[in-house]
Amino acid sequence: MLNVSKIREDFDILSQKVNNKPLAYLDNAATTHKPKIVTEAIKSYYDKHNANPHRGAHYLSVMATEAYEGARERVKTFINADKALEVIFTKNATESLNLLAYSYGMNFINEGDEIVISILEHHSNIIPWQNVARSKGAILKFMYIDEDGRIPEEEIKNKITEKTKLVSITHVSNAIGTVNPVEDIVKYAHEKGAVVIVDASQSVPHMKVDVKTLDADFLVFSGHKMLAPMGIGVLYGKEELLEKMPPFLYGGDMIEYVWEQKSTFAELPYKLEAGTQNVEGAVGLHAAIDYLDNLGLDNVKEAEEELASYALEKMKEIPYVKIVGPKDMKDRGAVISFEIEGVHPHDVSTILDNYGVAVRAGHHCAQPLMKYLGINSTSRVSFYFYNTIEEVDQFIEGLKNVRRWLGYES
Ligand code: 7TS
Repeated sequence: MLNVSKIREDFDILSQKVNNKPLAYLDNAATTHKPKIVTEAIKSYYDKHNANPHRGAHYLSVMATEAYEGARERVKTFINADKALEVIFTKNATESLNLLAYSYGMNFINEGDEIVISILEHHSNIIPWQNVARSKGAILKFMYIDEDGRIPEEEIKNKITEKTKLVSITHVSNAIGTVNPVEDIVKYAHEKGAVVIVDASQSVPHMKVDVKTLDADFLVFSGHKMLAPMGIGVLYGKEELLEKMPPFLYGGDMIEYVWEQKSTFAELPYKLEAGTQNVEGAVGLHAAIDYLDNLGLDNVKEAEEELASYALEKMKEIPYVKIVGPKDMKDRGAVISFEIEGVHPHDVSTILDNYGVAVRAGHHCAQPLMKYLGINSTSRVSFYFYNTIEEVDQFIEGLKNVRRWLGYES
């Protein structure tokens, strides 16, 4: 059991008031807050060790290199990768997916090949593949969901075939909370000879993710959704695949030797990290992982499940609230999308803001999913371990008043 009131002392931002009400920050799928250990690690890095890593033999440059490479080692153990060189630092999950599309997709997907994704994907796991499919004459196929927001097994088997060269699938949907059976999908896709990318943006922050258990070929996530600063992300890849991928960006730090007309490139991971890197972000991510590991990812998951199931139960009691996505907690993460009959989601979030409650409204960067569901947008609450049952009550209280604000009797 986590001691949430103690934990909240690590997050100054959570104790403020918004519109004269205690802030209930329930937009954690968008980004999370940063504990003091993270901001202090970044300050300490700048106060003591800032320099351009990998470039000089002087003391500070060596310290900056150690900080950066130490973070890579930390990510490696966190996700249980074989080697630190399988961890590539990027700006965010979006950049990791674009790197894969440009470097892997553009070089190893050919005319007539099939790329399979799901209708649950975030735009950053759709558009790069549209681009690859268009450029290479490949076919982009979608796995669709059932009424309960889950991808049925037969859909997986129908869409992933011998023609499939690449599957890119989200672990947990940021839009409706579905947890996909990624282990089964990876296994099935491998049987058909396809390479699999897992978008773990909404899973790595919330549950133990082990790349060996998953057996994913690539896995991507963003630091800012797991207590770290914005501007640092991860691309994990199996060494043999990263090895054969050409650089995505060219410039400093990623070369072995440069002649006037040609160049050779550095070894992994540097080949895929051109230019001066985000050391402060890596340092922050290192501290964030320490913090999460110290709490225990199983405890984090348990705390969030408790919040989400309590919220789901309370929401189901309100007649004009419609839950979008899996009804059962066992199929969902700590993200709940919903509609309020007769009220636009943007009004829902503006009204809830008056109650100090921060929720997201919109298409959640999943427009094809919204279209498939026959809606334009939803409201969404998303929890993290630092949220409390009282905050859920505050949200439910606000929810019960939303329609009154717009003149409904209840
Ligand atoms: N994949 C998933 C599943 C996501 O939820 C997001 C961001 C991304 C990729 C892209 O992450 P980025 O850090 O590169 O932007 N999702 C959200 C969200 O749900 N609300 O704001 C950002």
